[in-house]
Order: sequence, then structure tokens, then C-alpha cells
Amino acid sequence: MTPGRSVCIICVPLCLFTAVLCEFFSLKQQQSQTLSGKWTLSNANGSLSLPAEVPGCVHSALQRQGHIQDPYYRFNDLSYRWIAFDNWMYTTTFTVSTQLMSKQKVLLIFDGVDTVASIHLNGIIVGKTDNMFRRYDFPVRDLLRDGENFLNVSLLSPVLYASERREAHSAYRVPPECPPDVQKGECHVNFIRKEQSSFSWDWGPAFPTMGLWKTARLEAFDVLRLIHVSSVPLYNSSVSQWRVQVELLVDAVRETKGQLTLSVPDLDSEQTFQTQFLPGQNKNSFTLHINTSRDVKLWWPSGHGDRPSYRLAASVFQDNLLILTAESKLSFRTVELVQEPIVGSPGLSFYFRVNGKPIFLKGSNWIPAHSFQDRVSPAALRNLLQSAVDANMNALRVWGGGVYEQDLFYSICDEMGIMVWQDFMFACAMYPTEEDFIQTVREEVIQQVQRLKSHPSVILWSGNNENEAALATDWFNIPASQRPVYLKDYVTLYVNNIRAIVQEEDPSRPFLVSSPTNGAESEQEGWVAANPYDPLYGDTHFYSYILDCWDWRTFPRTRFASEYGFQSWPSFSTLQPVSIAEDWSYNSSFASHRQHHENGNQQMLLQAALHFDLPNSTNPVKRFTDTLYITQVMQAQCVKSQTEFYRRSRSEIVEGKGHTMGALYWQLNDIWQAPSWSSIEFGGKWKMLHYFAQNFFADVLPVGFEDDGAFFIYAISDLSDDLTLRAVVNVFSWAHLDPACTLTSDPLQVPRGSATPIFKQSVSAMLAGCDHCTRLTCLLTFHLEDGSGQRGPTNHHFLSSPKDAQGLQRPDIMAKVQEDGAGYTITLHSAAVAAFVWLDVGDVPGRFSSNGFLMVSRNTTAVFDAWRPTSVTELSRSLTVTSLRDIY
Ligand code: BMA
Repeated sequence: MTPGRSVCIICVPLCLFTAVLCEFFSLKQQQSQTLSGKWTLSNANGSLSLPAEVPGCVHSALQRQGHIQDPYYRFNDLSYRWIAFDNWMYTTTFTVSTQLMSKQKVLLIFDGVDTVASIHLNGIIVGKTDNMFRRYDFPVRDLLRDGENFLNVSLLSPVLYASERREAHSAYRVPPECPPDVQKGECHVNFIRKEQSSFSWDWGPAFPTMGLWKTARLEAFDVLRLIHVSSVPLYNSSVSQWRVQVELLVDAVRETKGQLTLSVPDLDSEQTFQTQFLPGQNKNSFTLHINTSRDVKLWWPSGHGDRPSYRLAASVFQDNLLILTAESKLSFRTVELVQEPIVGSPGLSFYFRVNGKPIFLKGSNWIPAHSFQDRVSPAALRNLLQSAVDANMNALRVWGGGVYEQDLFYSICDEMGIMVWQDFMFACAMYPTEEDFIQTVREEVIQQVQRLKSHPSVILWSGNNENEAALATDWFNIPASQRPVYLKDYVTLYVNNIRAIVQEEDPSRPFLVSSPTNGAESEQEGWVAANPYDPLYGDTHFYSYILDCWDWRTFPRTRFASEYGFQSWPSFSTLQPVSIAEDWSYNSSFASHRQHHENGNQQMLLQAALHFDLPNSTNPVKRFTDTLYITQVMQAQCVKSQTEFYRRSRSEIVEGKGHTMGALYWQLNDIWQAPSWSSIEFGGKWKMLHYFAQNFFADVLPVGFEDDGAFFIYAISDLSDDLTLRAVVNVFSWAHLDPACTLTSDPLQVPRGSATPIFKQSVSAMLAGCDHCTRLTCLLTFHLEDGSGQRGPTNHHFLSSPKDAQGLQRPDIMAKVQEDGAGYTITLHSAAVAAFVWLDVGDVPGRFSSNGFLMVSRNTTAVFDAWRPTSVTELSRSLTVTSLRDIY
């Protein structure tokens, strides 16, 4: 029995189990005082002075106080450019208790300063900041006084700062200097450690924010302060045992010896360690061995099992007194990134094995949910992540041009089983490597890895977005003679610093230097491969807006597709609050202002026109809304065809290529109301693509395609058990609502985790067997079934472009909304085959059970899940139904 236990025999067990008592112990020696809340904000010449919230930013404060309109309204991003060219000061006053003042050490802590600031307390400088991704703490005990204390944070214009840093870097340029004109952005963002997309991106506006974007507080203590506790489980397969690497980050005022007990009560595991906390040495690591006769329950990604967690408790005693307690949530899982030779193929595999099981990653890429992070509500965050899992995604890549997301993001991913591919925040650029830049990045990386490494959802660290590709394929016209300079900088930053830190801080998960990369092969080639897009190695990003997206031959048969996509416009109800009538045309200056990708608006129509008739209504607003609709149809169908190609390439090697094990399309969410690659609009409304994703990411899915005159179906299964399935194909005529004929395959075993060819017929033979069917008059639907009925969704295959189809009629769909126990049911009655049937209830927030579907029966229903109270009357009034034949 430990001495601490004998004295504190009642308190200790209680303390371990109740938050309240734990606080009691820490309160005795540690005091915290929030400095969040109302501050005053003023600009450089004092012409503006206003109340401002902390956490928050200058733009949000200006809007809340009525100094500016909604920054997202129309062209306001241009009108409000001045904000980020000014310097701003946040000030507050506060008093502190004598109790707090009497502590040995008092720290002023900022969890996030955006970005370049000098901080003064009672007129004396306490420190400077230059990195929005770091937490800062400054000792202030001797500067505090009785009565009022004055604290101010002076922020430099991030735009001017970035440009000064660029000027100072005179030896060679660090491209790109500026974003493309079409982005209407600011320059030199790579010189400032700040959300890179805040200076504009090809889907987002330039709002270079400034502010205290996370909480601020004072922390006072006499002996020790716990900064952070993390726990990383590691599995030793040779002895089938787990151990947990526990790290206590502790700030010690003086050398403090004690006895630490670590325990995981539900696994009967407990160990005691002698500890010695030293000033200036925060990190204290311990290994707890899990010796239990009980099964350690594993954390699994969504679709593959449960997500149990355990409670890890830590307590430190000194001279019979409890001096520190901490708790951490602990989930057990292993993750490996497998890069090994494949039989019958040159190159290397590239897939994730979680708990020993190869897992196909299905999902998309995450960008910041708002230009102003203070406006990302917990509810909005949860809604987006729920939308991801509800579309059968199991993975998201937190892309390197945004922010390391807030804690809640990762907690929700832990809970929902969303695997996170975590980039470090560097994107599409070269970066400087001066000593102070490297130092601030080092601190950023240490802090972020320490913060996030306990989350089982995080499965990979990745150094940057596309910077290997930018160097390898010379995006920035770097003269050959200067290339070694940039290569050296690249290796310095991502390999010698970031990679080295991650390997030191977190041995539990793989690290990739870039995305796309050839992984192990890139390393062989000195970290920058000749062709980082090589489909035989690593991951790829692939975009083509010109090639026909219905033709799977245009897609790279990659090992892992971490980015691909097509743009579309959001719906009218999303655009309406930020626009006026004169903006509602595809050729308006508003429509081109919101498009940040060169020729994006034309590309969407050109791609759509390959297969669809374009809107031609004489009513300008209808023509505009029909155009928004057709861009969504195009995007949904393109991403479907590409994703299905990747999923069916899972088990095959064709000409050395294949074994694809991931499909993460670009991009999940939007930052504002504008055209983009997203499947979810700003505000949470699902685009047609997101409804399609529900199907194309389903665990069991039939994928149909044509090759050399034959129609094939592959049965895809992500399940853990083998299935016996057969494929059923229905041939429909565009002109009739009843199937023209039906074909069925023999039952076949579909192994777990596979893509198995299950059906093959020559198209001409299929059509010949079906009355009056030609490629132009008929289309196919198909599904899989076993003895118990249909497995997975019904899919479709067009035998010609719908624009060439013969017999497609106006369906005159009638819709009726009813309320019942399940919510609001919409019953549709159609007079004809209808494609891409789209239900829209305008600005009533919520989503349908399915949407954008093909109607080959007279009647169908969809359920609307409303996100706020509504009524049959409101929904009936708001509901519009559009299908392909209604727009021309
Ligand atoms: C990718 C991304 C982003 C970009 C997207 C669409 O390469 O990494 O930089 O927004 O393409 O162009």
C-alpha cells in the first residue's frame, strides 16, 4: 500500500471517480481565472473602438457591433479587404484575488492567437506570438498588481506582415508569390503560420482573420501544473500484449519527487512509478503494461465494429498528499500503412490495416467549416460529421491548407468511427526555412501531436498537401540550377524537422511526408519522387474537368485515391441570403465573383453538356436554378463513376495497376456559399452528390460498367463475412414505367472485403433479348440479392447519354407531403421514367432519406428529416420537384 493511500484512503478512490472531488484537490494548489469574454477592440488610429468577444476575431466583432454587414454577402469580401490591412488591438482589464496573487507561479495562457502579436500587461511586454497553431503561455506573476490590471494584445496586419517577411527573404523567392487573380486573394501566405486558405483558395474567400481565436486565462499554482495528459496504446504482437505510453506534461515550479499510480480499472491494470518533475522539463513519460485476463476490446472504424473506450487514471502523491491527478480516455487499436510488393505488379501496395484488418478508406476531404472559426458551432460540426458517417464514410482527410481542428472534431470522430488522415498545415507552396520559422513550426508540431495523439480516430500524420508534387512537377517554374535549394528546404522542413518530431512524439501511427506521394518510393528517391502521381505507389490526386467523366478509362487505377472531384453550384436557397435578384444568372458578375477556379463555371457546363441537355428556359430565374441543378447532377454522376471505379479496383491488378484501397473525394464541406467541389453546402444542406455517396459508399454495392461491348457487374463487399449473392438486372425503356426484361446471374460467393465480378453479358445480346430495346431507348437498373432479399442499393447504368435517349418524357411528378410517426413523408407519383429526381424544400433545414434518384416506378416515397420544427403546410409550400426532363 502506498503512503498516499493510507492517509487519503477515502478521498483517493472517490477522487478517481468523481470530477468534483478531483477539482477540489487541484483547486487547493492550482487556480484558474478565465480571461475569455468581453474585451475591447480598436484599430490602429483609434477611429474604431468596440466590444469584442474572446474567443473571436476582428471580422466577427465588427459585424456583431454593426460596423460591417455579413462579410459573405455578395461582394463584401472585396469591400472588407481593408480590415486585414489594419493593425488591431484587443484590450481588457481584470482584477485578481489575493489567493491567486499569492501563488508561486502565475501564467497568462492563450490557447490560440491569430497570429502576429505583442502582448502587454500593465504596460510591460510579456511576449510575442507568430503562429496561430500554437498555445502560448507567459509567466506574469511579478507584473500583476492589486486592483485593475490592463492587458492588451496588439495584432499586426497578417497581410502586411507576410509581405514584410517575404521582402526580408531576399536571397531567393519562395513561391507562389500570390494566388491566381481569379481567387481575389492576398499574397505570401506561406510566410505566416496561419490558416493558409484564409488568404483565399480555389473554393474560398480571402478573409485573413485576426484575433484571439481560442480561450485566454490565468493559471496560478505553487508546485505543479498539469498541462496535458496523453495515452497512446502500443501492441506487441510477438507476446500479444498491450502497453500504454502515458505522457504527463507538467509545469513544475521546483524539483518535485512523488509517486505516480497509473491505472486502467476496467482492465485490472495498475502500476506505480517513482517520479521526479523538474522545472523546465515538461515531458514525463511512463509505460503502463496491460496485464489482464480480460479481453481488451478494440476500437473499430465505422462499419467494422464497436468503439469501446477505457478510463485511464493517473495520480501523484508526495508525502501522503495527492499533488496531481489526471484522466485520459483510452481506446485500443493498431494502425499500419502497408507498403509492400504485390504479386504480379511492379510498385508497392498502399493501404491501411487497422487491428490487423485491411480497410478500404471511404470518405472525403475536410476544409475549414467557416472563414471565422468562432462561428463553427458544436452543432454544425456534429451535423457535418454525422452527414459523413450517414453517407457511409469511414474516413476524412483534414487537409493541410486549413486548421488543425478543435478537440471536439476529433472526439466526435472517435465516437463515430471516422478515421482521420491528419495533414500538417502546409499546402500548395514552398516554405521558408529560416531559424525562427523552423522553431515556431517545431513548437506547433510538438503541441499538435501531443494534443491529438490520444485520439484513436487519427490514423496518419502527413507532412503537407501537394508540396512534393509542386516541386517534382515544377508548378512554380524554378530554374534547374536552383532546384537543389528548394529540395534542401523541403527535406529540412518536412523530413528533418516535422517527421523527426512526429517519430519522437508518437510511435503509434504512420507518417507520410506529403500527399500525393509515392511513400516509400519517394523516400528512395530522396523524398521527392520524379512522379509523385505514380499509380504504382502511394496515393494520388487526380482531376480532369475536360475528359468525359463517364468513361472510367480516364481515371488512374491508383493504389489510393486521396483526392479527386468535380465542382457544382450550391442550391438557390443557400445563395439567396447572400445575393439579390440581379445576381441570379449564370453569367452575372456575382456568379463569376464566387467562382475561384479558373474557367470553373464553363467547365461545369461543358462536362454536363457531354451527357445532358442544358437548361433553356426563357424565365431567367428558372434557367439559373435549373443550371444549379444540372451542375449538381453532373457532379454527382461524375464522382459516382470515379468512386465506383476505385471501389471495383480493390481486388484486381490490371497491367500492374490496381489494389485500390481508398477513395477520398475532394471535398466534403464548404467555407461559404459558392461553387466548389463539396458534397455538402455551406449551412449543411446535402448536394445531390452527398445523397449519391450514401449509395456509392454502401458496404455492399453492385458496380456496373461496360468494357469492350460487354456489361459487367462487380459485387463490392466491405463486410467481415463472405456473402453468396446474385445480380439482378432490369432493363427499362425510357418510354415505359414497367421493366422490359430481367436478367439474373447465378449465385456466387463474394468474399469479405472484396470486389468480385458477378455478371457479364454482351450489351447487344442483352438488348436483342429485350423487346424494342436499343442503346438509345433503354437503360439498366441492377441490384444484388441473397436468399433473404436485396443486399445494398439499386444502381443504374445508362446505355447512352440521356441527351441522346429516345422516349424520355416529362414525368409531371405529383408530390404530397404527409406527417406520420416517421416524420414527414413525401409521396411522389410520376407519369413517366424520371431521372435525377430532385426534392428541394428551400431553406427549411433538414434532409431527405434519398434524393436525386431514378424513378422507374409510378410511385415512390421519401422521408424528410427536419432539423427544426416545420409543418405539412410549410413543406408543401416550399417543395419543388425537378427531374432531368423538366429543365429543357
Ligand atoms: C486539390 C486540393 C486543394 C484544391 C483542390 C481543388 O489539389 O489540395 O488545393 O482546393 O485540389 O482544386
